[in-house]
Amino acid sequence: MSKKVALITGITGQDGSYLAELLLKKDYIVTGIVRKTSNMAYANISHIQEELNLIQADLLDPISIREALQKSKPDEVYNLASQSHPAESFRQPIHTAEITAIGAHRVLDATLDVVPKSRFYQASSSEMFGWVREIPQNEETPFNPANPYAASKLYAHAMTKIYRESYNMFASNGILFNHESPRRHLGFVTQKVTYAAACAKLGVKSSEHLNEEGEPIVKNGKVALGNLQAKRDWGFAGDYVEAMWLILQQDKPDDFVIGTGETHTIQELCEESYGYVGLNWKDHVVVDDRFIRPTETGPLVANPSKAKKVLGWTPKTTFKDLVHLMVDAQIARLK
Ligand code: NDP
Ligand code: GDR
Repeated sequence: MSKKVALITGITGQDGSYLAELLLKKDYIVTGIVRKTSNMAYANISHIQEELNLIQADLLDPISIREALQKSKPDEVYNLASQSHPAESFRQPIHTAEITAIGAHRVLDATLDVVPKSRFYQASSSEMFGWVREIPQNEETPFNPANPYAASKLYAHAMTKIYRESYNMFASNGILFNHESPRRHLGFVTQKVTYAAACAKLGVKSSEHLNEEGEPIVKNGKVALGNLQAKRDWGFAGDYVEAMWLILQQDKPDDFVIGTGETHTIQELCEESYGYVGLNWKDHVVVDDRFIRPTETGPLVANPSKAKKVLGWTPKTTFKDLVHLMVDAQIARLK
């Protein structure tokens, strides 16, 4: 039998890199779309780059997307590319919509046109639940987006469903709750906090890496955060890409909520991170209004029972294990 071909948009991101590893292990030919950057350094995939086919394309450019599909002729398309920072989407709402909403639509439409038999996965998000209408959230929970990123994801989610119903496309949405790893950008709160805890452990008072405001993440031995009472359902990205693959192996296309079913505050994340290195978070964390969003999402907590029943998927990594592995990775990097 010939090998299956997958096309991943967003292959240089956190999820793209874990998914590429998984698909290579499953003996797929893995093609990824990469944006033209000035130095062409793709840190998350450098360890597997020689095994991948990389094609330059951009979700803002429909011609490049079509060419990538024509060149690779994928059996499965995973649309992971996005402006993925909800906080940033308040500052750049139109840019976010161009990539995260219309960009996803461009990939979906080109897939139908160029490879209509291909299976399509859309990276939908728990952010779509927004100002939540029920707790926990499952596939039937009404969406109520609370920021421009979430609204853009909801558009892409709806279009995926519309193409599935209207054109008989195998198009599925994975509604994934927050999933993290040492490959995450430092602008997300789990990386920011575990990095800061690692700095505190090693006595770094002013960090090399910068925060969302362009200042050292750790300044005078402290990290500045926003809303400490926000609640998130955090899992490990390595576990979640397995769910993406399973979603495209089903007999029929469908939408699935993927999460742990547990929720924690940002304060609990701080307690666990600093506690793990023997420190008290209260000595190292300050609240800074600049990191508080105009509106907050949540409380987010998944009801992943459909994924368990239909996909046979459950998360393997606990919240504690996740925090510990991220702190360990940051300590190793800093050393
Ligand atoms: P990342 O931010 O790590 O990766 C985003 C990827 O999209 C990068 O490879 C980036 O490329 C690429 N990208 C951005 N803009 C464009 C563009 N115009 N054209 C082509 N590629 C582009 O995100 P994650 O890996 O964490 O998330 C993957 C997907 O899942 C995203 O769509 C995200 O919104 C969604 N999601 C993520 C969740 C999470 O908790 N991680 C939860 C739910 C949904 P470059 O390297 O060039 O910047
Ligand atoms: P989120 O992730 O917005 O959930 O989006 P992020 O880690 O940025 O925020 C999580 C929660 O932490 C609170 N918070 C802070 N966040 C950041 N970034 N920086 C801070 O200093 C800080 N202090 C408190 C936030 O207010 C928020 O409540 C992620 C992305 O991966 C999306 O692409 C994905 O769709 C969703 O998760 C599910």
